[in-house]
Amino acid sequence: MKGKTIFRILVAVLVFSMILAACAQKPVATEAPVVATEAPAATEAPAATEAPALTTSSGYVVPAAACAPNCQYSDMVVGFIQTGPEGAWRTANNASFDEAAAQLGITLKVYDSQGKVENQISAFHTFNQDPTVNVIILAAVDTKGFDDVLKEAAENGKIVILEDRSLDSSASLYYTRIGSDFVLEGQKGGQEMCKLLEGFEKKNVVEISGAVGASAGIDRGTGFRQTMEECGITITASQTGDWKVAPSKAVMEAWLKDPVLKDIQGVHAHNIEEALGAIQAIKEANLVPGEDIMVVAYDTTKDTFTALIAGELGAAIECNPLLGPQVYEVALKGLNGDTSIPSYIASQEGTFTAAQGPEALQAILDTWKY
Ligand code: GYE
Repeated sequence: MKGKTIFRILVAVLVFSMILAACAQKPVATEAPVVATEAPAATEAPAATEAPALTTSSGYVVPAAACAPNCQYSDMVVGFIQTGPEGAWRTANNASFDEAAAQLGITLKVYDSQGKVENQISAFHTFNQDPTVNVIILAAVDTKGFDDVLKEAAENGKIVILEDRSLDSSASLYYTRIGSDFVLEGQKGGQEMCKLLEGFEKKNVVEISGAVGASAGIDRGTGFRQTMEECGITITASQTGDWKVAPSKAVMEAWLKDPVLKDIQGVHAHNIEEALGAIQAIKEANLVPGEDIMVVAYDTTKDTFTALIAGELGAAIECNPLLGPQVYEVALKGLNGDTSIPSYIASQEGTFTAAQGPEALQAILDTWKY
């Protein structure tokens, strides 16, 4: 028995050793070794991507108003840079903006430039620095000189709208322009002068132009020259009447006394006040306006209809001054980031003539707003 016991112990030891040897060779499925690698660099959290700039079709970047996209008229604070007193059209234009601002609850700060472009540029700079102003409206006395203040307005988050007058500046520097197509107005004026001079042997026309530098006068003169040639009109003289009655009367008086220039069949006046000045001079020279000399003008104020009814004015091309509501409506769209607004929105306008007759013209005058 003893021998058998010893054998069994030896076998057990042998088997155990064999097991130990086997275990020492077989890799143990351990977790993959964690290789101490550097923690990935903490990449910066992606910056909150800034909203893409809102840009109109003309390349104008619409400023992000604090109240957008739910701005109301009550959020609007307008810096309005006006030309200064010029006549009935400008008075009606001012009233339109004043009345609409009051009705809509808009805060309106009006600056009267007294007809000086340097005053307008200074006022523009002041409004650019005014933290309360979010909309700037400009009726420019000149087409040039505004690029720097337009760029400054963009830097200061002000929306800029041109009302009435245009600028030579790039359309990428302002939200839009709302006003008359003055070239088209001039083309209509030339066509009406052709009708009035039909049958006249000679067609010498003198031109009393608007204030120097103003887009309204520059473009009306361009348009008139484009259509006057259809009927053989010749412009024999041109001089500014500064939009006003007295200087225009003086200009016409001088022409009527000139031995050569006094051979006049037509007057092309760039606004109604200039036409009224010319009509006064014609009458004081014992000539008959509407018979000896035909007069064409722009602006359809109450004085215009009075002159048409009297037959002293032959034709008046409408130029709408009542732009306040439309400008404010577009400005609110701009505050709310609307990029669909075109760079120019033309006023819709007609033509009135003495040929319509006193009764028809009086009926229009009876309900005319300005
Ligand atoms: O014809 C004239 C005013 O810009 C359209 O300016 C306006 C012109 C208008 O002084 O009467």
